[in-house]
Amino acid sequence: MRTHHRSLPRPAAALLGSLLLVAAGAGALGAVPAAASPTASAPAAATPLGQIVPAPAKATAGGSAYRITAATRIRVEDGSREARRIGDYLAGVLRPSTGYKLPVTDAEGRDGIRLELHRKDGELGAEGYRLTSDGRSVTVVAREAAGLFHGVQTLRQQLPAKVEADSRQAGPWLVAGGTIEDTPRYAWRGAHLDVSRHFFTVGQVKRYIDELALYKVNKLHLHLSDDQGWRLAIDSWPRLATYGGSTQVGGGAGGYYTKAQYKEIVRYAASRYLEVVPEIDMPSHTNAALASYAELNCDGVAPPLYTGTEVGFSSLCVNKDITYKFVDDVVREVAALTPGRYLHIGGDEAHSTSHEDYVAFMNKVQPIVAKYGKTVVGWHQLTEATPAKGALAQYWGTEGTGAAEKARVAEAAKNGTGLIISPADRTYLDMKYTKDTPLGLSWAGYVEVRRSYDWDPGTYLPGAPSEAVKGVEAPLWSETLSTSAHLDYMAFPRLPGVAELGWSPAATHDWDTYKVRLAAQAPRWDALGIGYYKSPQVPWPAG
Ligand code: TNX
Repeated sequence: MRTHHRSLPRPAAALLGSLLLVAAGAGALGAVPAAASPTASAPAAATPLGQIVPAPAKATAGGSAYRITAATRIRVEDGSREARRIGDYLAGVLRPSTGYKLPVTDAEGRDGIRLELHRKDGELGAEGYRLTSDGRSVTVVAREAAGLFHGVQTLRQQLPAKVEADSRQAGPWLVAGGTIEDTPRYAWRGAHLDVSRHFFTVGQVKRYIDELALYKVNKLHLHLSDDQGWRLAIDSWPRLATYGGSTQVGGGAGGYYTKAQYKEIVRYAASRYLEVVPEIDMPSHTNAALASYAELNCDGVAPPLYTGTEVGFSSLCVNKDITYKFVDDVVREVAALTPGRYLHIGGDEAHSTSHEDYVAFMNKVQPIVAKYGKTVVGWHQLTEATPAKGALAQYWGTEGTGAAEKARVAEAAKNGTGLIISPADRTYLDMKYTKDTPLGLSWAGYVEVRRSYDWDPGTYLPGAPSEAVKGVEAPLWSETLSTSAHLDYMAFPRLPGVAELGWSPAATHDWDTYKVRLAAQAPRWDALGIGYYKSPQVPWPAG
């Protein structure tokens, strides 16, 4: 968990300023009595219950705050391995900043931080939790481990931002009293990362995973192949990675994940309750593969590697048998490495493939995905072909997308194709915020913070039934992004807004209250070393 704290410099002075404010509200540093009654001075300092991102479904404030002290224990009474692991994770967050031992124990007790799995609590579903805080304990209950983990993220955000620091800070460590009952609006709350245009190391991907986990994102869509680089080792076609992965946009060295490294990403994501959705983009966006194997080209000639940023010029050879042998081998190996349900086959911007060829190709490839036990996800152009039963289409249009294209996707949704909503002019984290943003693209327009938050995925696509909407996703394309600082600057503060659209009930949607909750996250980003865009639309705390 703490790995990413070291990757970026920490603006300590700014952080200290905001901390002193918080501490002043609590009376004096450390002056709140350690034992029973923090009520007199404490509530002023505790983050009001539910003032977090994403907004919880329900928060009922009241009663005494809970205070973490040197005597606090983290109780995982059911003794399950998952609860214990989540307890260890929480201790890993809390120990450096509080300086407390915070032993994780399965000894029974009514006090402390209690993490409980109630397997029969149907109301909480697959990812929900209930957090109850009072003078004696803060208890998180969930039916599944994922819910317990999300509840722990809520607990983190209820504590002062300096809890994220990796060195000892002054308390008090208060959690406001009351109860939060929280379940997500959507099962698909995704973030996408393009590791092809620029390669990102395992460590950089883990850092992003940690940032996503804080906002209850549960899918990591990895864009593993494109014209500029093939990023995953495939044993049956080894040159894909060793040659096709050897460069990136701008001509740098590129890179690829060995199978062991990819598995490590999958494992790390799973430990944060994110499911990896691997994407192998086809039939276009394939120059790296075409350059690696001449026989995949219709004319049998391998093109050179590509390090520019054009799209839509490459295509697998739709009429060659070897193309489907290639797809079968790649899908088999990727599926075998991936415990998650989904495999994304891209399908976007096939500008150099004829419509007939595109349809034939997509209809031939989808059964291969099914054969290896995975569910197809494709960019929404998949609906130009015949989406397989159970397939999901990822809509990435904009306000300017033509009515016929929107209607085609809506029609597919009526016929059972699930939708992931990723409008480029709302959720694309690689779009510039304004004309002055030093990074990013602007083909879908500028996307300021309010624009990325202030819309409703449930009603976004006219004519699509709301039950077809499985959730939202925020793509982060990397033509212009090559460092973790770049990713952070484009994702923050927009990513938490898209995460909230995925998690929070539509009834909580309100820009004016959201922007205040969002602003309150900034000291946390400072403490985590996350550099963000200081949008003038958001009332950031002074200092
Ligand atoms: C469109 S979104 C693309 C990508 C680019 C992106 C840049 C999509 C399915 N295709 O190839 O990287 O725009 O914003």
